[in-house]
Amino acid sequence: MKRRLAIPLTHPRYESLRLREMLVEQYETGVVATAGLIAHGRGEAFDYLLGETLIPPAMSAIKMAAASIVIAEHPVISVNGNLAALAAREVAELSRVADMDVEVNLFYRSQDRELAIKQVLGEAGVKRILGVGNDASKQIPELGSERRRVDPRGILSADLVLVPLEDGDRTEALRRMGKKVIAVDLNPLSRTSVSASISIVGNIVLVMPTLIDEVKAIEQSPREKLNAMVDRFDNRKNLEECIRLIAHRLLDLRLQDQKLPKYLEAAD
Ligand code: PTJ
Repeated sequence: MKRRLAIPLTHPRYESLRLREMLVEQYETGVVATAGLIAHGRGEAFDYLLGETLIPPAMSAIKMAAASIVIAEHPVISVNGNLAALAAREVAELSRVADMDVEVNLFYRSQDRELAIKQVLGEAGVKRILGVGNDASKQIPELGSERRRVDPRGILSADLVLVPLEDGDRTEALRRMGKKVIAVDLNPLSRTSVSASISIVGNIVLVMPTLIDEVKAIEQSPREKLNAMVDRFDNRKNLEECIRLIAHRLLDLRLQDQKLPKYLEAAD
């Protein structure tokens, strides 16, 4: 694919600009929805407040998520446009190492977008892609949005669904159906974060590789140990820790702690 903008490696915000470019490129191929660009901007703002790193409560949530995935009977990764644009290879790897089904599920559903996302996932190495076209033949009850359309072999029959960058309605609907929901959302205050079983407050590009490593590290652990660990987890408490951490960071940050460019130092 043609690069739109050559970002110099030395740019202080290189990584952030690289992610933006990935989204814009995949917006142009139809993978990312227009609102996906807005969602990314909102995510960036929260990421800034979190220090653009995986904070300790996010690490705890990732460990719980990995344990839950390993003990689940039928775990499924729900893929939307932003996830496909930012982490298609990691979706392929996680589905392989954790034996998870992969289903396309879109808020702004169109056949063109489904096919574009299917192509990106296929090129990244996902062998079986559920939820495309007529395969999404069933509905999640009490859900009005296009996300209600699901594949009976995937999300409908799953006991656990991983939902990165989700909207709150479906998380609540999946919980009502008795499923375990793992959300990845940079906003600890979102309805998705609050209603998920486990909310990982972090950037999907940092979360996915760490989650894969964690699954690999614990896959041989005794199931009773993993069950006990998961049972002890309190999602609300974990989210409160994230919010406290953001608040402390804001109070501790001083402008004088920010490194000034040389020419401004000289001017002071
Ligand atoms: O591809 P579609 O049609 O399914 O649409 C996908 C979007 C993301 C547009 C749709 O699900 C949507 O509108 O989501 P929301 O309600 O905007 O919520 C997205 C959430 O993801 C927000 O809380 C953002 O803070 C968060 N977010 C954005 N970028 C990231 C993120 N969380 C983790 N990692 C990111 N990189």
